Amino acid sequence: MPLGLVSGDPAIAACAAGAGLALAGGAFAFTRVRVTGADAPGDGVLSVADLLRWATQAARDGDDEPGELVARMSRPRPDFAGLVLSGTGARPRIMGVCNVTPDSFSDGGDHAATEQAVEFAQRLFEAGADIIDVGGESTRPGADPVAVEVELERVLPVIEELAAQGVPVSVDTRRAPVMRAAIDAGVALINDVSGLSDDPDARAIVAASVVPVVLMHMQGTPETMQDDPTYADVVDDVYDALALRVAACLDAGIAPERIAIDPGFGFGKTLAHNLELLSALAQFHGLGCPTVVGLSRKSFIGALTGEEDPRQRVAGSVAAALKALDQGAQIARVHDVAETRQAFEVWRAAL
Ligand code: 9MG
Repeated sequence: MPLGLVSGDPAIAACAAGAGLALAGGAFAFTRVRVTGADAPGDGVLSVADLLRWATQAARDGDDEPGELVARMSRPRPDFAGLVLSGTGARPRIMGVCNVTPDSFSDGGDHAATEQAVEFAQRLFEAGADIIDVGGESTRPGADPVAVEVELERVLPVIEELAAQGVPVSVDTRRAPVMRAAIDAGVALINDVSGLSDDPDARAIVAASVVPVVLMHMQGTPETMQDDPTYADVVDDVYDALALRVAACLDAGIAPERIAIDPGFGFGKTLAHNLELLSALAQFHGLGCPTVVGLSRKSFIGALTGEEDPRQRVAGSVAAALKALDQGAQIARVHDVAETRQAFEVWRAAL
């Protein structure tokens, strides 16, 4: 777990003096780490110099993992879905949410709904979204699954139209046939809340394409995930589960630079779990992938603020997203694009 995060001149100075390492090749550096586990040295809190000495000694003893973990934590991230995430041109990226479901547009699937969804997505793009996440199945707690044909009818015409207009699109789906059709229609990204685990054909379909994927963590299914979610240690458990999903995707032939991870706020998590994950988010850079977060309008923001209407949770959502940026998260999935873009610009200028 990286500690002592600094940005700007202190980060540059710490790295130059060997007292800091860049976090995911971004604007932050960490000056200490907490190492956990049976082989953690001393009290587990190490300076960067001690961390590197420990990793070097482990490699001499035949264990390359500590050195590889440091490299994954620190190295710049390659461009992802056409978005520059590290170095010159990098900035926090925004994925705008476009749900083509009956509760969002007149009646998902019909012509009017398609037109409304396309216009809505265009507005999000003009407001500063870098990519539009188009979904046809609600994954809210308690939501029932929809038939794959219905999901396809809802999302495909919207994706086709946006892709034809040159708007970068991601598809939010757990289903292999929807992924395949969306890839053929020109999506730039697959966003799967099941981490390519629900549909047995999904990994092969993504592997056979050049399209990158967001692997989100979810405990259970949307129908039941909020019925008493339980972890031994939520941060370590979600981290380990995502590490397994990344390994499964690499085994299936998906190149590492095509994989991003997302801890899945609100997906099988209590309020306490969400807050623990948010404050320990920097740990997830140890997976070596870009980090995506979806905090926008989530019920834990309602629980913290007493705001029952999700549309009135904009300020809480932006505050949560800024907390994620402070730990090097690269992409935020949000509903309120203009407000989030404004906050991100100010945050970035102040770095
Ligand atoms: C589809 N969807 C809903 N919430 C999400 C979240 O938090 N992350 C990602 N990647 N997708 C989400």
